[in-house]
Amino acid sequence: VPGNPDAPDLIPAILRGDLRQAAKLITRIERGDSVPSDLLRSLYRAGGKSQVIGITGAPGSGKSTVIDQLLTSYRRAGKRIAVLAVDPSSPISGGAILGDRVRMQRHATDKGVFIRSMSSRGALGGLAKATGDALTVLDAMGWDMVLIETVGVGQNEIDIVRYASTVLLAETPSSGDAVQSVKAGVSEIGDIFIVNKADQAGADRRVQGISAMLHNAPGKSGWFPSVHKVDSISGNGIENLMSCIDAHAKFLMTHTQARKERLLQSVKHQMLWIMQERLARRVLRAPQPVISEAELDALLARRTDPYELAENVTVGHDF
Ligand SMILES: Nc1nc2c(ncn2[C@@H]2O[C@H](COP(=O)(O)OP(=O)(O)OP(=O)(O)O)[C@@H](O)[C@H]2O)c(=O)[nH]1
Ligand SMILES: [Mg+2]
Repeated sequence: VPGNPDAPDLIPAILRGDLRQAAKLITRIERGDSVPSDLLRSLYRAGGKSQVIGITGAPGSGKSTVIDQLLTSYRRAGKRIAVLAVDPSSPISGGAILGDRVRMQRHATDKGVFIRSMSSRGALGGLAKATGDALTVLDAMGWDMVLIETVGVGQNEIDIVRYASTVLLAETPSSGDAVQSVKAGVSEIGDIFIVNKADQAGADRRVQGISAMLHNAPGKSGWFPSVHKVDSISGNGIENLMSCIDAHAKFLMTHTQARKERLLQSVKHQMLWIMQERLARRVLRAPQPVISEAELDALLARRTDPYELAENVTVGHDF
C-alpha cells in the first residue's frame, strides 16, 4: 500500500513513535480533514501489536479514575501506554470529562504515557470512525497498551469500545437501576465487570446482582466474565483487575476462534463507519454536485423526491 505522496516521511515518523507527528495527524482526523485512506491502510497493516483495552460505563462511574490507577500500576511494570479518551460532548456528560481528567493528567509529563482526547466536532463519519482512525495511528506507534475510555451512553459510544480486545464495564454500587435499560446491550460486550466506588455502601449487593445476571447469560465463546470490586481512589482491587485483564489477553492468545469472532463484530461496525464517512463525503463534499440541475428542477416541481434521489446515489454510483 503506497503512503501519502504529500508527506512521504509521515509513515516512518509514526512507526518510530514520533509524538508530534502523531498528535498532528490525530488532530486532522478529529477535525475531519481529509486523511488519505492509503495512509491509514499502511498504518493499520503495520499495527496490531498494542494491547487495546476499552473501558465504558455511565457518566461519572469512575472510568478516568480507574485508568489513572491502571496507568500508575502499568507504568511501574514498565509498560508504555497511550490513552484515548473519547468525549462525545453529550449534554449528559456535560463536558465534565475534561475537568475530571485532571487526575489522570498527572501522568501527562511522563514520557511513557500519551493522553489524548477525541471529540466529534467536524468528523464527517462521526466520532466512531475518527476514534478507529486515531487508534490505528496509536497502534502503529507501537505503544505496549492503548486504553480507550468511552461514555456508555448511546449505541455508537458503546460500539466504539469494540475496537478494544478487552472490554471493561464500569459500574458503581448505585448504578443498578440507572443502567437497567441499556444493560442488555452493554453487558453483552463486557469481558470484565468492575464495581467501582467499592468504598461506598451496596458494593457487595451490586456484585451479586451482576454475577446473577452473568450467570443467566450464556458465556461467549469460552470466556466467562467476572466481577471485580475496585476502589479507584485508594487503588484497592486494581491488582486483581490487572490479573484478570492479563488472563483475558492470554485467553485470546490461545483461542483463535474467539479472537476471530470478536474481530468480526468489531470490523463490521468499523466498516459501516468507514462507509458512512465515504457516503457523507460523496453527498456533501463531492466536487461534482450529487444531483444534476435537471433533477433539482424535477424536485422543485415535485416530479422526483429525496427517496428516489438517494436511491440514485447509493445504487447508481460507485463510491
Ligand atoms: N468514593 C469514590 N469515588 C470515586 C471512585 N472512583 C471515582 N470516584 C469519583 O467519582 C467522580 C467521577 O470519576 P471519573 O473518573 O471522572 O468518572 P468517569 O466515569 O470518567 O466520568 P465521565 O468521563 O464524565 O463519564 C470523581 O469525583 C471521582 O473522584 C471510587 O472508587 N470511590
Ligand atoms: Mg472520564
